[in-house]
Amino acid sequence: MKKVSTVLAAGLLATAANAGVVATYGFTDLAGSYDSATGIFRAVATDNANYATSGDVTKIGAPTATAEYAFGFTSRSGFANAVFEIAVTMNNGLTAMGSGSFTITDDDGDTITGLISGMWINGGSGYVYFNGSMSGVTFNDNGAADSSFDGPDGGGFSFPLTQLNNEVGAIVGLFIKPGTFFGGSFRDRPTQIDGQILPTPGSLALVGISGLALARRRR
Ligand SMILES: [Ca+2]
Ligand SMILES: [Ca+2]
Repeated sequence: MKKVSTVLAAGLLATAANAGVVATYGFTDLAGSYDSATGIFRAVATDNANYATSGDVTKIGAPTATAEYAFGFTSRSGFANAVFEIAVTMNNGLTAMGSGSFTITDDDGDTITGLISGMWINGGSGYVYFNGSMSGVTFNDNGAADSSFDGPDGGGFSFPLTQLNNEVGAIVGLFIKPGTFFGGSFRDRPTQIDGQILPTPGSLALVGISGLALARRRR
């Protein structure tokens, strides 16, 4: 009985999470760098001789709309950017803790910002993974008030952007850097980062608590 109700609780949580995704983003070929003096890893959009960043920010739900960030967008837009800054702490060679923030900027300077908290994982062979959560994810209508998140290469959305106010979510990242796990400073590592933004924790937490309470009662 315990097993059944635990599965049920997990199912309730998964259903709530699926139904609730507000927006997603993904960027490949960010320029990843690490400063061993400050302990900060940064992944920033780039257009350099060897690679250039592309990606998108998508509003989920009818109608789905995508802000396009095509190859080389940083050279075409005065504002568009994607910046992730994550500190590397408690590095034991296999894992490290990571906390920081991110800013994704649209074609006219509006931003989606949030905090990041998670864990770095040494995957061997130089593979470095980051798994984390986001909090405080918010749309900031900078400059002229246009209430619209605009892709530098077209597309965008003006869905109630007030929905992006102190949201939460999940974030993953990957880059490959042969050698010791954050053993010294490095730069120019092609990095990819993806995130899924969920609605404010209130409704999710309520479902989670009721699911867990159900599981506890049936024990
Ligand atoms: Ca604006
Ligand atoms: Ca805008």
